[in-house]
Amino acid sequence: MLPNLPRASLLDFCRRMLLIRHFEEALVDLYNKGHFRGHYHLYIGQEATGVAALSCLRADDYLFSTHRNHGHLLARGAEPKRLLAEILGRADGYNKGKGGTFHTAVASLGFLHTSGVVAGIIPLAIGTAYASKALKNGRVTACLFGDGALEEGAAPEAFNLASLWKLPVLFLCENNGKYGAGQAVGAAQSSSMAAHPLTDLPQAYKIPSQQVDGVDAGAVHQVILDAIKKIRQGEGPQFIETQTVRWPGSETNWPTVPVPTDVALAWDVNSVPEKVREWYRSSDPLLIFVRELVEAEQVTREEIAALERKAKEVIAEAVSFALASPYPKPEEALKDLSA
Ligand SMILES: Cc1ncc(C[n+]2csc(CCOP(=O)(O)OP(=O)(O)O)c2C)c(N)n1
Ligand SMILES: [Mg+2]
Repeated sequence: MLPNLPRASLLDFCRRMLLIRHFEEALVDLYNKGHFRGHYHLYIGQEATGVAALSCLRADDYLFSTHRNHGHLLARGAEPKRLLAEILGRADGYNKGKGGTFHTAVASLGFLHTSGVVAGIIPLAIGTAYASKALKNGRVTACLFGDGALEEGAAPEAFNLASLWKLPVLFLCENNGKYGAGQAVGAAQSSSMAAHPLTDLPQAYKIPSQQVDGVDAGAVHQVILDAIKKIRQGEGPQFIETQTVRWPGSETNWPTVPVPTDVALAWDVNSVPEKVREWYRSSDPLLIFVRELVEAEQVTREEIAALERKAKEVIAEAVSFALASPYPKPEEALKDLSA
């Protein structure tokens, strides 16, 4: 369903989801052409969660994210060109090319840290939440992580303190292990967790917890809005598990784009290779959102196509900017470090 928001906000959701999708697809091309090295992870398939959830935060809130952070940063308003330069290890990147895909931090957006260390951010997030509570500044900390993070000891240790001290923190667990469209929310089982449902774990620490369909922007928006309201009222931490079906391009060890996204696929997926067609037909959050917008007569197909052309232009400019940006000088290596 569509979020209960004015048309301009819905179009803004659409714009952000399109930016994320085309940014990530462009990144695969850059990797395949040898413009950066090392592992990387894409946010495709989870756009509705990131965009809807982060829209509920205030500009002065704190955020922490994981190895799958590009979509979160873009949803929060990061500039595609500076994010891309960072991933390519260039001097004009947000962290002068020293953070890379796994560790881009954008403090001006409240993103104090993103980390490739699974669950590494969870104890840090309760640190800012503790500070906010002590300072009484009303800020919420949003801690975004995957289902796999729950298997690390850092997660339950942080849940315990967050609950005991009623810290203003949102634990948003993106479970991308759901294996079939149409499967009920709640049926998704993480391949790395014995606990099932995953919400059993935070609930053991008396943290109110809910599951929601992460492909459904309207449902995510409603649940996160409610959770943040409770946190700001001083009720302590809240845990939300969003469930998405893993994008087929992320099934392989290295991301691959099975078919370049074109919003026209929202109405006809016949050009998609049969092997992956079902995902684009029924589990792609972007195509679902676009279809809902048109069905609700909020926008025409032509307007959506124009939004997509604009997103592609922005990404093409970002690619040119990032490729033209120099690598950091060797003497930069030991600057901006703390030990
Ligand atoms: C502490 C730690 N252990 C293992 C890894 C290797 N690793 C990278 S991604 C990943 C899976 C994480 O799963 P999840 O949190 O569900 O995120 P997803 O990739 O599914 O979005 C693992 C085990 C790591 N980066 N850090
Ligand atoms: Mg996962």
